[in-house]
Amino acid sequence: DKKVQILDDKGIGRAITRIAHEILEKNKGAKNIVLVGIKTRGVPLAERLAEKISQIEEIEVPVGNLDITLYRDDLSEIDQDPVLHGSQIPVDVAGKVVILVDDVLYTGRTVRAALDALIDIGRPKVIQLAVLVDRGHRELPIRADYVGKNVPTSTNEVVKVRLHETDDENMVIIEN
Ligand code: 3GP
Ligand code: 5GP
Ligand code: MG
Repeated sequence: DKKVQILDDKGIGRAITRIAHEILEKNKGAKNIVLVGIKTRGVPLAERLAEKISQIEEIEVPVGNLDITLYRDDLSEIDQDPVLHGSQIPVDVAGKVVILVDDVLYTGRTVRAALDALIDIGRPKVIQLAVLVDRGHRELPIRADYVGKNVPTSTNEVVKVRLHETDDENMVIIEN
């Protein structure tokens, strides 16, 4: 198996810092922002972004999470149905700028399920999307507002995201 590192610890840190600044610029500050990480690894990324934003603006940004898993149905090789298992969102999202955070954006099906969930929970003013890696291959008209790194991949490659909160190291690699 070929492994190629595309981000190291410093690279992930720089991406988080840049995205935090982009979020503040696009939204003219951090007021009304709620970050929502998609489990598993979207959650520590959302927490890192909140931490960075609070360092820059001296404002606390609430962080919630959505638990969405993809199930491949047994009848089809292609179809993956995202299922929402739960959500923990510490504030009312009505009228807020909700920023979804995930580690990797691929087909867009998980994000679609997350959008449904958020709109059900309570009508945010705006929903934006931040991802550490966009690996392409979208199957829905979904794009990220903030991208750590665009990584063109083939479908048989896998992007491995390792974060110290979950994996004791910080790096992103492509595996064949
Ligand atoms: P994570 O968000 O905790 O990283 O989709 C569920 C998990 O499967 C994700 O967990 C992700 O890391 C992992 N995963 C790794 N490669 C792939 C892939 O190519 N497709 C999908 N759907 N999931 C992948
Ligand atoms: P989707 O295909 O819905 O965009 O992605 C499905 C879920 O799997 C998302 O949570 C996404 O972060 C994750 N995912 C998709 N492809 C990869 C990948 O190559 N590597 C990792 N680590 N996660 C992936
Ligand atoms: Mg993910």
